[in-house]
Amino acid sequence: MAHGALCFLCPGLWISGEEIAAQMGVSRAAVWKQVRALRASGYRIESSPRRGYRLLEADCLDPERIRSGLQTKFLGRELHYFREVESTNDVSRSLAESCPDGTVVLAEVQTRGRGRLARSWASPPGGIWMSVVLKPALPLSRAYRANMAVSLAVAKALSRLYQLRAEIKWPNDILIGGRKISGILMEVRAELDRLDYVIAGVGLNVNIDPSRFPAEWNATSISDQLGHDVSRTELVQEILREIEEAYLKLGSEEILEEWRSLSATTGRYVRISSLEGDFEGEAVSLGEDGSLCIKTENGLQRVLAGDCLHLRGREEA
Ligand code: BT5
Repeated sequence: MAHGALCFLCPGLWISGEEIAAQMGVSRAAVWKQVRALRASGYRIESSPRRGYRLLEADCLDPERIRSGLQTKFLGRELHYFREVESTNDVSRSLAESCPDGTVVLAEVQTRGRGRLARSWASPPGGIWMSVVLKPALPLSRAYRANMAVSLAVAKALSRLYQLRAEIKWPNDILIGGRKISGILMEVRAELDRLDYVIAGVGLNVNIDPSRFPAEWNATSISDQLGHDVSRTELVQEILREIEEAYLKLGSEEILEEWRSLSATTGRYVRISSLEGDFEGEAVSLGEDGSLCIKTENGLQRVLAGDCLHLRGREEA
């Protein structure tokens, strides 16, 4: 849903209902209805009978501020910012052919955020919904390296900035205390074995109350973990710095070892559903091709891609 009134709300500044109504060419009642809808989707909007409305998003993602404090050589130097998009991965795909390596697309809200396998990804205000276009000089068969680099970067940014112990659940979720704080969606375009580009979509719950999500998602957020909001601008900068650092050593053993060391999955009993079939067993190791090796009743089984549920004994964790 497009929120017209949002265009007239400026973080921290009051604007009267009359002024918004005049600009939009609608009644004040219609403005009030839109403000209610915006609040329902998670925007924090203060209202006062005398002063009007004010967006309480002290830390609105400001692309200029992000750029000016960016500590990267190229990653995020081309940055496209939107208040609202369907999906940053889709926007990235439309840019990918001609944009430079490391281009970033960032949005306050996604209306059709996507997970893997056509699942949806909730993307209300207060999160980081961002995609990075990467053009690594790698054959398609090694594209999984980009996935490792990005998951690693997000986990490291959370530990470095907030001392949160982030772990990577195979293949690409970031967990804190067993709860999902971030999901990564990698989309690849290649011709034969030549990799054209990878789009790495990062969804990270930052200043969001996870009780707004269904309990079965077992989701958490940074504000939930720390008990206070944090600067998303600073966090975007740190994640981009970490992604660039990992990207520059994409082929190295170091990436692989760090990625393995943050695994929440190895040593756990897991249930896998994949193209290779569905099975249960103990996750024993991570291959250098990003695969997960599981000890099942019928011997060792290796999976390259799939869904993984962590089990405690035979029960779901
Ligand atoms: C993922 O999929 O975890 C990948 C999510 C990637 C989202 C980013 S945001 C920027 C870029 N643009 C996009 O359109 N997508 C990317 P998957 O492993 O399939 O997990 C999806 C499942 O996670 C859903 O079925 C829910 O159970 C749960 N879920 C949905 N939204 C969530 C959220 N905000 N936090 C935690 N869990 C969520």
